[in-house]
Amino acid sequence: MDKIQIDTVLNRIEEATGQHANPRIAAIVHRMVRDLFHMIEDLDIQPEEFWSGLNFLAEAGRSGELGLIAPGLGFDHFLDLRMDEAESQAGIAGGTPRTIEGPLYVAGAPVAQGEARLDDGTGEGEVLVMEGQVKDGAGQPLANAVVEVWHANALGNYSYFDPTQSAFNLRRSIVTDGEGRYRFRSIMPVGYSVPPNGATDRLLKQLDRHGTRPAHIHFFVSAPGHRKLTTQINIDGDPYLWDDFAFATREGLVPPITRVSDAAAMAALGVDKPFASIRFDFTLHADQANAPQAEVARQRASVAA
Ligand code: MBD
Ligand code: FE
Repeated sequence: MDKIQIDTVLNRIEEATGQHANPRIAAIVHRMVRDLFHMIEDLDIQPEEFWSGLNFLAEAGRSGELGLIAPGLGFDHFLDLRMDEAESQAGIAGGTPRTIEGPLYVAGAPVAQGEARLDDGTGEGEVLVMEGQVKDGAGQPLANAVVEVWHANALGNYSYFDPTQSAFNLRRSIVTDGEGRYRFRSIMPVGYSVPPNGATDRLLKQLDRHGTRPAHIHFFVSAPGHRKLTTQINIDGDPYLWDDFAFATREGLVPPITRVSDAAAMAALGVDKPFASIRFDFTLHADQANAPQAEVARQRASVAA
């Protein structure tokens, strides 16, 4: 089509906007429609392709998979890179790297002081002990910081979304002690894969891609007067470590794993096999007025603990 003809119809559609329109929403919708019209023209998208795309998105919405398609297409990671840049512009540097929240957090997990056992004892998996400190930018420990932790089981599944697991299995909020320390015992997670034959899986297959994440553990770390950190650590050695379908692995978030086979240490945990041990400290940035909010409002699952 003639570009002038496309502009004419786009202008007519934008002019239908009323004077009480929400200006931000109007700007976004106009830009999106404009870009999509041009995409349809440039790629010569056929009517059947358009309707099949629309129905695909509708199905992804009905099955709750839009929160998987977004990270799979790199949107969540891109938003992280934009937040990194905004912080850098505001003079914020260093600290523990952020990485994506993902769609599987559930608010309301049980709160523990200092340490917790995350697994309910029924699942398979190597015992994992992870511990460290929450610190400020000057390296000082932050007492009473909150470490919210959640991860998948040895089948790559998350409690709540996997109804076979007990409530809040592998999910806790741990309050740091007077020296900023947190510690938990759990079981080694396995990487999550998108539901077989779901909308995300079918889309990724069309792109000759897989829908698997490397094994990881999610965290929200918060302390009064500090910017909330959303991050993950990855389990070193996972074959998907640098081949994450959600593009979320980052340098600085792959701590070394130590295997502990000391008899006294095993007895203290009541385990009869060597266990995995990870030490990882979190460094938070102080609140800063000229930086965008670190805490992102978003619809999340929530259950009373
Ligand atoms: C996950 O466990 C996850 O962390 C992300 C980002 C997407 C899907 C599943
Ligand atoms: Fe995850």
